Amino acid sequence: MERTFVMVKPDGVDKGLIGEVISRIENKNLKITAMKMMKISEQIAGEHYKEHVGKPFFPALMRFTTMGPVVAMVIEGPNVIEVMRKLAGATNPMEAAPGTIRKEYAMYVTYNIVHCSDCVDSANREISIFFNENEIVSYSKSLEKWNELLK
Ligand code: IDP
Ligand code: MG
Repeated sequence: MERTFVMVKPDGVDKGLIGEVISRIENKNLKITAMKMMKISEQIAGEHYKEHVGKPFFPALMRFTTMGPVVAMVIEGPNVIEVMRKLAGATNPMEAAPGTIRKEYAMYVTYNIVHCSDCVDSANREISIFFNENEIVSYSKSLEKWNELLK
């Protein structure tokens, strides 16, 4: 099953939106297979966002990502990478579609509540930064059996 890495960023935790983000994931019947709250070190933040090194917003992104706790998660489901990106909305909240997390809860491009991996390679890379494989729980949900019936 496809996996993605999702993180409630420090602004989401500060605004009390951990539950809101998790609710949206649960409402879509996606499967949470790992979750932890942590304060990210400079080193982990730099590793996570290494594709953005050298961009003008990188120093601010580093300060933001390390300024308070985050909630890191592994989410599984069919096409989950695209599904989570759609739930989050466009990077810039001003351009995010109505009903998305970023449209409803964010004001600024830097402080946009949630991170979701953008492709399979990023998902695998990001998951391995935050989780050991033995922290990812394997279990089944009823929907998976129902999906089998559609095949
Ligand atoms: P994504 O989070 O939608 O995948 P990326 O382009 O990968 O967006 O950027 C990573 C994060 O860097 C964004 O979520 C946002 O917090 C921040 N960011 C991206 N572009 C800008 C910008 O132009 N100014 C300030 N911050 C930005
Ligand atoms: Mg990205």
